[in-house]
Amino acid sequence: MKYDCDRILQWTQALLKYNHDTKMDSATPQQLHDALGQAVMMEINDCWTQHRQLRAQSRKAFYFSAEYLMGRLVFSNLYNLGILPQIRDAFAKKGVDLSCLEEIEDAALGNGGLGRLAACFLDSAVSCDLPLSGYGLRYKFGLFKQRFDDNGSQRELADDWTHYGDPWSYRRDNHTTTIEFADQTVLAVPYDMPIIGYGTDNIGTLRLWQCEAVEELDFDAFNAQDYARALDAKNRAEDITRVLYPNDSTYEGKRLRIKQQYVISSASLQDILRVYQRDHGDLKKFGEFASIQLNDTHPAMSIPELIRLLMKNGLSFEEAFEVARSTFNYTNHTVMGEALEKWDLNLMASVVPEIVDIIRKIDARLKSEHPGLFIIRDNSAHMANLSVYVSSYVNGVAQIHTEILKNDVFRDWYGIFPERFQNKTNGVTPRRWMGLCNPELTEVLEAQVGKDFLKDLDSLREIENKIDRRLIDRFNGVKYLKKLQLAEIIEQREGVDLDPNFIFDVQVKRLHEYKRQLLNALSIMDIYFGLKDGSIRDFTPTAFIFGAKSAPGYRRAKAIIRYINRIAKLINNDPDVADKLRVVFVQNYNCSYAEHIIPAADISEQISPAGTEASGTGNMKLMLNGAVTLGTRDGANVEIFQQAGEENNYPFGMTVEEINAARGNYQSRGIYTANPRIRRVVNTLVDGTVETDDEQRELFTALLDGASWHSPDHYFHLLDFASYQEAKLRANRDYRDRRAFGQKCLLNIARAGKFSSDRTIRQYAADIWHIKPATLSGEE
Ligand code: 26Q
Repeated sequence: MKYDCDRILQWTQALLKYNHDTKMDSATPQQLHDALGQAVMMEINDCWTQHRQLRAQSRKAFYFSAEYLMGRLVFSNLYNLGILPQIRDAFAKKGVDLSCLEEIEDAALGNGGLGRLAACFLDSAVSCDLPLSGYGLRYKFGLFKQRFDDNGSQRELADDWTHYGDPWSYRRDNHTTTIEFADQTVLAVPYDMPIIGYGTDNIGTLRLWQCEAVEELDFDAFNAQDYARALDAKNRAEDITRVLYPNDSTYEGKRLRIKQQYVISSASLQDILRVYQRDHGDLKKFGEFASIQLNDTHPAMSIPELIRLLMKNGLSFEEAFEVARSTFNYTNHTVMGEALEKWDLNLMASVVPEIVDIIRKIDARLKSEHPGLFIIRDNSAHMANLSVYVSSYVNGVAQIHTEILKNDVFRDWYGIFPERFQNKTNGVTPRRWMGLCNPELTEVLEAQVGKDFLKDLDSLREIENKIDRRLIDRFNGVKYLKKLQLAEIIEQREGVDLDPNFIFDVQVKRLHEYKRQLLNALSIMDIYFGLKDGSIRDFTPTAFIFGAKSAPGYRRAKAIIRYINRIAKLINNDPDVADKLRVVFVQNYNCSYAEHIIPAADISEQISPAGTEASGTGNMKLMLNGAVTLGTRDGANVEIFQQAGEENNYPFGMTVEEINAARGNYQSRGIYTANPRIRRVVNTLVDGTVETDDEQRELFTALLDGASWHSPDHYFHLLDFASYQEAKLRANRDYRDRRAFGQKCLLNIARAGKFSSDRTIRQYAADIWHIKPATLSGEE
């Protein structure tokens, strides 16, 4: 190995001494992490520099994203370097258990799926030797930490993830850029994180911008003893990247959010153009050198900003427009109207006036070419339309999602620009979501298909004809072990004891009405009542595990969390069902918690109404770890069922066509009235079975009567209930034949190859970015 673990250990010890005045066996986990991280950064520095220079030669792609949900970095970096076991041993010899670093905070600079996808993509691109760099924002506070109070309500705490330092970033003051707003000028200072490839010596870069003041201190104010005003400009600058917006489903028209979006756009483009002008020069050919992927519309101000920068350098509007169109591509991640960004032009003009001028020019150009289309309407800029118009390619994130984009969301656009639309079904990195989080299963699979399956996930197909009793028993053994490990963690963190002999039925994802955690909760109440009154018999004991954060201002989502915590309390304290049912809502579900929960899952709950979840990626992680999917025909579930077979999973519910046909004449109250079991569980929201409150009563009303802005039961909980419960109880019965169930799990694993983000990223590289792998040795 070209990395020297002894040297890393020596540097770690030296750094502990110089920076923290301590030694291995007396250092805190934070001190150890800081020293080890810095030592590894020193060790990889030359290699990182060489690969940066290598990338300078070729056509490159850039991923622009407001979010990167990196998770905890120390284990994945050591893992990808191939030195995790060696460092673990070296630490053990010094009396330190490396797992003490489980205390280290995640880098949670993202909300959920979209941010985690960006992180998986960087891992895959670098591991596939593709020249892709990431650009984003370095929020001082990442996604809030979640606690539940005695009431079962979500409480948010600040996520001060750099409190004890951030050894995995390198501050590059020399590449600081200046950002001008109508009312302030700030600096954007880059922090570079190495993205370490797996099974290659390639190291890529994620560059995150942090806002700082041009002048840290106003001396005139200071001398006048006005200390608050002396620090005013500093605080106002740092405010811009102070905190990640915790909303993942409805955009908020906030001034500060515009500033964030402009910073990522302007700083990143200035940075790329600086290098381009040094190495190449002719700005009209910029699109031949660079391809920029917009991760949703959050960085879409890059489009007018690039045009502005090019025009400042002498290009005409038309020339600049053509360069922008050849440079940008846009990925859409949602079909829900309330999530599509529309910026009020007056608000935008008060922050970035020149950007508004250019958007008006683009809109005028569009309307003269295609009078039926628009970017500006009702004095708002529709960022998705802007992104379709000024892009080479537009893509959805699963087959069914792309079809909805073409036929529905962007119907008019697809009619005029059909050749722009592509599908790129999401994927996940098998390194973090198998190799790192499930070493026990990795070992079992390696014994079957060889060492390299984490770089070629399709090779898992080979286990299909090797599935026999021995392999199934081995798989079941690993699953039991992962459940045991999770049960220990949940006991310790949540105070709920789980029996690893129970089925572990898992729903982990952001809390949103469309994801229908409430449907799962209602079905659990139906099982609870059914067990008590004897109408459900021969039920395989099941632990229902939830993990989810709600946007802090999302009242209904918070009410759903409270309701689930309350039914958990009821059920877990009822001796009648103690040997059959457990419910736990884990606190602060994040990347690191996911790495414990996903390998332990037997059943993966993916239950959004068809046509609402763009793709989902948790569904893929769970499949890869051998859970069967209890899911609707929505998002990537469709492709999971296609790959693994419906007979090895539990598809249920209305199809997207059936849902669309039901829309308009759907009367949830009819189902409620006709079905006593549904009535019984829906009533528990308000009838005192568990404590109730105004927001829970609002959920009840929303299910039956709707609200001014939504039809009754807008997400069709009651329409899908019977089908869901049938499939859920069928899975529950099937589990009793442990070998037959284990076979289904193994077939899911065998056919999960498609969902490697290596496949996804290679498709982006070939069909959108037109880039090729590059290595120092020149060979592939
Ligand atoms: C926008 C404006 C202002 C403030 C916040 C936002 C904002 C932030 C995050 C809007 C949306 C998001 C995140 C969306 C998201 O995570 N979408 C998910 O993307 C995944 C990756 O493609 C899909 O698998 C999921 O289906 C999709 O819900």
